[in-house]
Amino acid sequence: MIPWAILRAAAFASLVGCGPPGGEGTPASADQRTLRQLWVATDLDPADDVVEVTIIAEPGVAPLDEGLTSVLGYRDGGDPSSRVTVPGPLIVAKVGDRLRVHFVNALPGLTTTLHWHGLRLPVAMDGNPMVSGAVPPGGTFEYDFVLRDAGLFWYHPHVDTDVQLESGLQGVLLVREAEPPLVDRERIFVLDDVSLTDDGSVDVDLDIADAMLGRRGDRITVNGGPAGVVLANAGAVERWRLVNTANGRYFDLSLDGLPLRVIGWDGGLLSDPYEVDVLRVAPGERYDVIVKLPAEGDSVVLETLAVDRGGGQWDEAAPLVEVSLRASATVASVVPTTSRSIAAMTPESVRSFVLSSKLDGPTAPVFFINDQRWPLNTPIEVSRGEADVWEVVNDEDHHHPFHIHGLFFQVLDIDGVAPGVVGWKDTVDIPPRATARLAVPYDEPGMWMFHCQIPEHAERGMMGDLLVMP
Ligand SMILES: [Cu+2]
Repeated sequence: MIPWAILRAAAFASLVGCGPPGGEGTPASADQRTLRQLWVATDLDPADDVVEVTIIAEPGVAPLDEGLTSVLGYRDGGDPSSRVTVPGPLIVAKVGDRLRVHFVNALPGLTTTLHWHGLRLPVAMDGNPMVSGAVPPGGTFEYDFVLRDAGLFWYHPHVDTDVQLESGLQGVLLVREAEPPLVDRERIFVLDDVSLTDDGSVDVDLDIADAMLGRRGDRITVNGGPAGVVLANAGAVERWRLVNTANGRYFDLSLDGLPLRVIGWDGGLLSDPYEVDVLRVAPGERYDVIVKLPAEGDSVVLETLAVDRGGGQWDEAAPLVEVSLRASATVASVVPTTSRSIAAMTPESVRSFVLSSKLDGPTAPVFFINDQRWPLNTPIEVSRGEADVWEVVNDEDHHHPFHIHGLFFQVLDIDGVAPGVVGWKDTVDIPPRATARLAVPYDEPGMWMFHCQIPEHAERGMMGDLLVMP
């Protein structure tokens, strides 16, 4: 990891004389210590309520660290000057829009799909290869659906997900509310990690620790690059959207001890905001946070604290983003009120799930849900419009982030502790030996997957199928 003093020194060097006058952007310098910005996908349809993009999956190079790294990634096919980026193009839309994605698989020799993590959509659009087939090399697929929910979502393959995701195939979809809260600025931070091989490509080798805990990179990336600096107005109120796209790494976020006001989860705004000093973000999870930056001082630092992963394994502490403060007379200083009415669910029937693993040979763990290993599992049959409590038991000494496709659930409690607010999630961290109780409403009909969001676990068996009957 970058020693913080060096990062800070480089940050100051990059800021001398290069701040955009009165602008809201990050420093205009090409200095590598400026936090990377996301490429925004080109909207090809002029209609106000249609977003039409072309996403091409192909090999490329991306500046994940100091140099260029060979990756598999996504490119904005709507702009001839685009190149592969990691994360891929940021798709921006608003709730109710129709999203059309012309997808091109230009990955040599690899089948793939686009899975829209968290979205409620028709099952044929979910990127489940067992439902709609995998897109062959040279093939195309038309994803076309209405964006029913506001929030931050992300897309990635659902074929050999552990390797394809780690190789760089991931992107972000921001669906805005019809009337978003007023803030000085919104930012998206995509949190990931990567290890590089000697020849400058992404290391996707799997050792026993990777198999047990998900591939963990030895360097953290934010928006596809190293820790870096953003400029902000002192005293400003900002809205930060956070997503963890790592295979295995957990983040415990801290902003110099300032309160992080959580206003939304995976599935949009909460019934009530709440404040934390440290925000845990498990793989696949998204959090929507309001921060009120100090009115005085040079900077504040968003960092991740060390996380105990169980089994003697730790994700190490590291700086992520330095927010460099400058005086401004025009900031909004009032934290907006954000809440929405969400009826708390109280289903009566309970379904039980147990997450477990065992060693299949000395270095090859395999993973189970209710002693069944995907794809040799029996689908669960339920009816649309009904709901159950899912009691999910983590029968292991390490974490599992649990994800259900095509719907949002409410977290009732984890080991008896209720979250205290009502909100919608599609991914929930289940700590070692803990039991999560989730209220799960069955929404779109079709065959949906549910699985651990650590793809090394899912691809080795910790995945199931949920058949929602019309
Ligand atoms: Cu897992």
